[in-house]
Amino acid sequence: MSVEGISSTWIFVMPPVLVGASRRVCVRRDCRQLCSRSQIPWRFQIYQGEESPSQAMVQAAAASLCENGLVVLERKNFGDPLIDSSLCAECKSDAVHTLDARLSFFEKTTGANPLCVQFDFHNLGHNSPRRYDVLLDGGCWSRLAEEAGKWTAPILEAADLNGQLILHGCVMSLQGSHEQHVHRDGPDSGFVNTFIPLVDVTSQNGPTEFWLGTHLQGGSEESLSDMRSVAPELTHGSLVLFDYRLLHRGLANTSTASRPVAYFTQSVTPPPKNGDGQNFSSVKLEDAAKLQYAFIPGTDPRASSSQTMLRKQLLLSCLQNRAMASKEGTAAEAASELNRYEEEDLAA
Ligand SMILES: O=C(O)CCC(=O)C(=O)O
Repeated sequence: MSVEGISSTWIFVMPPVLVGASRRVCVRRDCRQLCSRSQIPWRFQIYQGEESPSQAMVQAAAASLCENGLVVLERKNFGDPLIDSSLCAECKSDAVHTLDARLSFFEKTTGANPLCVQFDFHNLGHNSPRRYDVLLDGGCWSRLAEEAGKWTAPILEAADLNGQLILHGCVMSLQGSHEQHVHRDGPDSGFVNTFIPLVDVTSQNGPTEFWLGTHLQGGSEESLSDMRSVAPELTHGSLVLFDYRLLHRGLANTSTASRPVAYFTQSVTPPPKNGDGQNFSSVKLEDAAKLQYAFIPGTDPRASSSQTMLRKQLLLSCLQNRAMASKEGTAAEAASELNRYEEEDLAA
């Protein structure tokens, strides 16, 4: 497996004079015929002052979305955001406060420490350790989607993928979060995610790693050893578009701060219910009256077996603490409670 950051071979910088040079190169239906180059740029740098993508960049980025399954749009100077810093900061603050409120609600309602248990509610998911998926809406999220759309809509249009916006939210990777298991967000074509980091993404706080071209292949992470992966460090406010089928994972956050990444999901044929129809449960957080919706990982493709072990240890220590705090319980009772969760998990 190779992980590459910025490599000049893969960066496409469009000089302002080369606008409108190329023909439409890639549409979803006949992607294989039109995108014949084996290695095409996926990273696009935009000069300061340019406020919309050039025609040539749109075509090249659409080709990359089709062939690589990935497009990164960023300003040429590292540190300059493509989307305004103050809008990123407003969304970050909303995500932090909303997550805080939902986790407190979860803890109060279930008595379980939300760091210790995995759960999956309609608007809040905890599928891999210390990484939370929060669905969000309201003023700043609509404005963020609108700003991002100025750059992404022409590219999605050219790739025949400009679907309806079906989800907006934020993945909050807390300090100490582990790397995720390699996964696809779904099996079907026609879905595209746009990620917008709300803070700078570095090798410390955990970029997302992508395996180029894997959206066009079946198979799983076992077959990845010879495949090229990229894990770009990014300035906040940059844009990352990727095909839902592309294999990827969030890397560990070893920094001392959380790493929020906003996301928007678009679908050419929106599913009838539950967001994207696959990643979000219909159970509302308000209904989390008991621990019945909190369970130990093991079935989720985002959690590896070592993460499952870790989560069991964390859950056990939470249960022991709770047993000790109540002064009635014992470590043995905590262990038997853990066994019960495991049995329920296996039975599910
Ligand atoms: O945190 C990341 O970088 C990726 C998150 C992700 O892929 C997921 O939760 O499905």
